[in-house]
Amino acid sequence: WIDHKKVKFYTNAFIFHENKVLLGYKKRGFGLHKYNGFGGKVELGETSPEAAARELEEEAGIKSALKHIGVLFFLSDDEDCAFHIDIYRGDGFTGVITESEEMRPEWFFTHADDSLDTGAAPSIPYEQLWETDPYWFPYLLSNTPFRGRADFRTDPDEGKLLPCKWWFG
Ligand code: 6OG
Repeated sequence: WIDHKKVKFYTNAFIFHENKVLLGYKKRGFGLHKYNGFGGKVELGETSPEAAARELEEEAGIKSALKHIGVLFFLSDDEDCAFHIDIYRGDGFTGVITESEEMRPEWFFTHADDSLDTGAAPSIPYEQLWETDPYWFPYLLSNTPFRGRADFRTDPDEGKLLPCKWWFG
């Protein structure tokens, strides 16, 4: 059991408002240039919901009544840790959405049709999310609890992290 990977705990929060979801464009660190929810590491002495609220305020400047809606478990061949990510959903928010050093917040329509009709916001940029996000986003969008696992490996040619096996449901 000494070979077993330690588990690192993270949070990720998605805010919904009027048929739109708020995503952040990652300006630095892990997941650079990808869109994602707001979140980060659960610090020592902190619970997961506390970390989720703190990270949302640090990265987007807002507060929301967050509901725990999903759990993701990731393994990667080149990481000596496994990742457990608690996914939260917030419907509505208080405060002023503020760009941080880490994230640039942007609204996206949850249904592509709304984007075509009004052009007021783009639809979710699935090609700029983590490769496994499209498998569990339908649950997040329909407010259905979910969990899942993915095993990643580093692509030898591109040096990119790619999922090789996954399950979500
Ligand atoms: P910092 O270390 O930058 O937080 N995260 C993932 N999010 C998605 N959607 N898919 C993944 O698949 C992810 N792996 C990690 C957890 C990193 C943030 O990135 C999330 C945290 O919210 C591989 O503070």
